[in-house]
Amino acid sequence: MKTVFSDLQLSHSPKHEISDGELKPAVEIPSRAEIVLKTVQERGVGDVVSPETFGARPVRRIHAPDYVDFLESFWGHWSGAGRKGEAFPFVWPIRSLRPDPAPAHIDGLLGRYSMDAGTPIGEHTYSAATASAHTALTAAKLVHEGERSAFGLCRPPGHHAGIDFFGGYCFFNNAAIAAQWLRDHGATRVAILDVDYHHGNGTQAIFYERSDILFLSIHADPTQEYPYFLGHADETGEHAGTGFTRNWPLPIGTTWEKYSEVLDDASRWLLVYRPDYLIVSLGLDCFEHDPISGFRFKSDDFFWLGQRLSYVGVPTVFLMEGGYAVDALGTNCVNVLEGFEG
Ligand code: SP5
Ligand code: ZN
Repeated sequence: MKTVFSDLQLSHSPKHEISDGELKPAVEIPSRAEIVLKTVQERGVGDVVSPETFGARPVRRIHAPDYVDFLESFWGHWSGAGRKGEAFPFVWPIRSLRPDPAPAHIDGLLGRYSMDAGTPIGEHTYSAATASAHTALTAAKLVHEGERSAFGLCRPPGHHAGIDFFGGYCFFNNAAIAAQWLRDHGATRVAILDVDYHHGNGTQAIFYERSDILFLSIHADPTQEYPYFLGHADETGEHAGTGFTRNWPLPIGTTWEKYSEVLDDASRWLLVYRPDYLIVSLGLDCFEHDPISGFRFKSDDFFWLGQRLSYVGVPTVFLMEGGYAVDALGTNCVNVLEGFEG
């Protein structure tokens, strides 16, 4: 299986995040990608290739023009305002407040286009997020050209990012961008299976009213875990998309034994849907030692996860999402890829 990766993705290097009432060291850091890349090479998964250029179009097929413009121009405004460190939002247009007209002030804009205070923007965030999206697109293109599978070593991740907001360490929704590109290049149906520990709220919202992209997510129950405000079992799609979103929220402490029963259920939905392509939003944060997560996968369980995904029998694009136990991240990720390849 080929891996797609660009060094540009390392340039986004957040220092802190706001959580637990503290300014804590960031967990979504460049070494995550470096250790996965190293393990891919050491274990001989396959060639590592650079992303192709796709221009600005595919990102803008998913994200709102004003949001992309905001991210692209943000650092100029921020540093022009004399701000030195990375940028955190601190006010949001919830409920009775108006997102539009968008504010002119940089602090207002930060809140207008974000969902949390855990996702700082730095000088190179836009170029890293763009490179990450192009990594996803290249992996999709490889599978479109006939490969059985490909691995987009995406970083920053994507599944929390919505049409016009960043959050959850995500800026551009790599899986959504890849799915739309496949639809625009001949696919009739694309399925996204999100196995990150956290619910993929951005991906779900983007495709919630569409039947041509099936969204399935297995994740920690949002009553107990981030992102808290989406991912319940009663969210199944709306309008034309009714029945084309499925969520399996699971309790904190879930082991592979329980999870795999639910995965079999999700797999049956995939078999019924018969997608042309499967995109796996591959979070590795179900790992028992993940520093911010509460499931109990052991490293070997990721191999069984990959094996079960191969049984679906559909050309598959793996796109990395979360996973923060850096020392084990390469092992856990490559276990999925090797489990898939058999
Ligand atoms: C892509 C992805 O996995 N994003 C996850 C974003 C989660 N951000 C919220 C982190 C809150 C951390 N609280 C940890 C408490 C552990 N003691
Ligand atoms: Zn996650």
